Amino acid sequence: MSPVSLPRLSRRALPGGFPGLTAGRPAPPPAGIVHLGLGNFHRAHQAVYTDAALTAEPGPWGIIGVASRSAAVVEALRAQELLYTVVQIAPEGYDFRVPDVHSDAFVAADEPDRLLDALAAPATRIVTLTITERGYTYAPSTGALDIENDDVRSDLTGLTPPRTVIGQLSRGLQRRARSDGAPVTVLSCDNLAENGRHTERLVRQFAGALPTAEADELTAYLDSAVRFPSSMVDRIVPATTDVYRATIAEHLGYADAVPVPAEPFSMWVLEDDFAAGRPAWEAGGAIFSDEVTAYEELKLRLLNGTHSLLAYLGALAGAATIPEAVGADFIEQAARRVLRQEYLPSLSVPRDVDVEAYEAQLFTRWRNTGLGHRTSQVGSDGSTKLRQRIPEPARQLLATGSMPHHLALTVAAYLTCMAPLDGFDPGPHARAMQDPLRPELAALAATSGDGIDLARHAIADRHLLGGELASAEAFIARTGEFVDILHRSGPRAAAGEAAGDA
Ligand code: CS2
Repeated sequence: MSPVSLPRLSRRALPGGFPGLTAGRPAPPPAGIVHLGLGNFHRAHQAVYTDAALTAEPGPWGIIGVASRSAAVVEALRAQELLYTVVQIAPEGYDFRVPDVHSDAFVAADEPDRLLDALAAPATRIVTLTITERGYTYAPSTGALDIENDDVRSDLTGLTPPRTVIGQLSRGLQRRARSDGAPVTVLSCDNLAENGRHTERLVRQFAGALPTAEADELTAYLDSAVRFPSSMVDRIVPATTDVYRATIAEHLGYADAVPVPAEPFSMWVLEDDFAAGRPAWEAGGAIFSDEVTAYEELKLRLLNGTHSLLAYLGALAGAATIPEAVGADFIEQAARRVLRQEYLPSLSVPRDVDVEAYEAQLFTRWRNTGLGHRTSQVGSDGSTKLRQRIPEPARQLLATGSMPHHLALTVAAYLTCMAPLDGFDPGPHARAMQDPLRPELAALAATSGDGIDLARHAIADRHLLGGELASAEAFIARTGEFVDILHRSGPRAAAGEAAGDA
């Protein structure tokens, strides 16, 4: 039967006999959470934990899901009673789950005032974010709010509805301060170091750039009533493809336009610092810990940092997916080296983590072929992702007199994918990577005679990796050498050089 003739996903269309298909609440839960960023990650992570929490302990924790610009997911969810299927993909097969936690969904760009009202509503107790690294409109060069950004500037004038998330959040909190002023928690669920502190800093910078009276009013409200806990989030969630729509049609007998594929593994570690209560997320396995920074760094460096190396080196070697990349012996070796020798020394490992088991589990997760996690997906937005992954471990090794060869190789592979020199073709997977900095890097490549020139322009002049590495001459030169080797002799030779086998 073709999916077109199947009933659309709804509470009535759910088949019996699948224990994970929980959608059984008589009515949507009352909303207490406004979530910004209705993408796949939120729907396979926070929504699943919230579903478990609501099953264990009913409460006012329904989620109003807000997409930033795209109406596709919102329209599909509305046509499906706000339901969708999480397709959990293990090497042994599929498992399905239908979280039932959204109480509403809309598009911020279409209804900006509704968003500000939702943020200000007394019923809202938590605002959660999955807006990706680039959604925070911070300048990678300084880590501060990017006041050169046109949208940020326009949001600061207040003449038009806010377009950036930091602008929306700040304006929503301003409206809240002016209405009942009830306490609220802003919870970042993105891959940024100290993501709570980072978000708070950006909102405070926004507040501080407003006219004095407004700045004082918002800052006083932030001081007295708003908390910004940090959290470490982890689940590999690839993009949706028709394969999953067909799989659901075949196994479950309904049509779901917006299913979310995900690996079986999931982890969430949070600071327990909420201004107005929270769901019992521990019922879904979330961990409340006083070591969140250590967990964030562990994950950002060992998983995400190594992931970047797999993506860029893999793409240059012709690998469409992460499992294909890690399946190449020289890429696996480079990944193990960067992880153990260059990322691990910069970490203080959380008390309950056995780092060898963690590494073994990472490689198993990356080898999950069923996921089809694309190198072009992980390689996208490197200009904001690498900023979170590379500088601090690189700086620490350089300070002890060691050269982090594989970190330099990661940056070189990124530059080669984004800004190839002299008509070099980095291949289809590199070309498919999206990055707001691509045009600027391509322009730098056009005026660079060789890899060292390009690395200097990008890292020293453009501060691609922030201020500190901008003057790390030896690191920049090593990155430039790898750019040249990648162009001349390819990824295997570059990995051999990084390992000292050359
Ligand atoms: C990846 C992450 O795309 C990327 O940069 O490293 O999305 C990664 O899959 C998740 O953080 C896993 O939790």
